[in-house]
Amino acid sequence: MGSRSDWETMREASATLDALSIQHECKVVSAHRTPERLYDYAKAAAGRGLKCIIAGAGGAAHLPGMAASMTRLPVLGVPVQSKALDGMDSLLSIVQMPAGIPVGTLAIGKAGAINAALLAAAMLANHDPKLAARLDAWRAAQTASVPETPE
Ligand code: RP5
Repeated sequence: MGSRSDWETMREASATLDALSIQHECKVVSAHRTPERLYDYAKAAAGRGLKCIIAGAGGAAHLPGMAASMTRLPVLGVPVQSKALDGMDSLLSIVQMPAGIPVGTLAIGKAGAINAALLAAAMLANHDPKLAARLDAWRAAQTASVPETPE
């Protein structure tokens, strides 16, 4: 994530990964304030064995796109809800990548953070039958938790 202030949103991605027993790390890497940290992180990511990067950022949210430009790993972008423009700035700056460097962009805020984790899980599950079973179970539990009536 681009700032510690993004953690309130991005912890939802982490909690979802935890619920699926997916090993992960959570780092603050700012495209603007720590560009060298971003360069080092993105350049080393594939070689370290990471499989996917979930990048959450707000405002002029360059982190997902810049990370994607420096790694072949799939990058999932989460637009963090900003104070000034409610996250529309984050969404548009993450989703509007020029052709050639994709960022899979999720919804603004908590829903996007949770879905980024679930999308990462779905990609990893293609090559991991045990994870596929956990993801199926997670989805079945969600379905079972939806009541048929509102009261
Ligand atoms: C972005 O600027 C971060 O991703 C964060 O959403 C936003 C504001 O950062 P802070 O000023 O709260 O550190 O780079």
